[in-house]
Amino acid sequence: MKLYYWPRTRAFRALWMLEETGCDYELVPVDIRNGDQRTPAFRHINPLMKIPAIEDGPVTMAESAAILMYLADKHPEGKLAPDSADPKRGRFLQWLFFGSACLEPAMAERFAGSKPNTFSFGWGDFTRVTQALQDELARGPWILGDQFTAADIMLGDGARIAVEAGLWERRPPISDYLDRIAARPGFQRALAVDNAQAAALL
Ligand SMILES: N[C@@H](CCC(=O)N[C@@H](CS)C(=O)NCC(=O)O)C(=O)O
Repeated sequence: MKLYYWPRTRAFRALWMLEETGCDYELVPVDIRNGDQRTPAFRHINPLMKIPAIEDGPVTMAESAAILMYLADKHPEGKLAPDSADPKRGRFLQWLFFGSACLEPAMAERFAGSKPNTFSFGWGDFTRVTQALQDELARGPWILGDQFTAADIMLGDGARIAVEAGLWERRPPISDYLDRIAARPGFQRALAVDNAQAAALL
């Protein structure tokens, strides 16, 4: 399993997921500052020219939420996604997709300072996304309740960025969620790898 990666980026989600599954992987640095993502070889892997991407035998794919779902399904022993017969599967998919389809655009809306059209924008607006996620997380401990899943990797990484960027204050339920995440060995291992890569490459 190869992870096309650069430190301090959204590739962290895939790295964290790989550490949660415990599977073997190799990091392939793609220096996005120097345009490595625009080489013909990498464009073949991801035409959007963005990381993360993975290569797993004949499979090449990108998009962090899709990578998380691929890895969760490939490693069912990790219990990082309810299986298709589990009634929780629907809610799992909802929140996994919410990460890329709602939380990310809402954050981009705030970063850009743009005025949302709450009726036609698929995520409504930043305020609505924040409320929806925080209401659900208040029930905790994870987005599906007792089971930590790949959706928490997607949302937890988004929450981490939103707090670090000052978009959200570090207070409950987000602060409790981030504390629970920080206590996970898989997250700690991924952070150690990301920190070591940042020290070596940045
Ligand atoms: N929707 C993508 C977004 C990935 C993304 O934006 N990656 C950034 C790094 S955080 C990137 O590769 N930027 C380089 C570029 O656009 O040239 C995902 O979730 O995987």
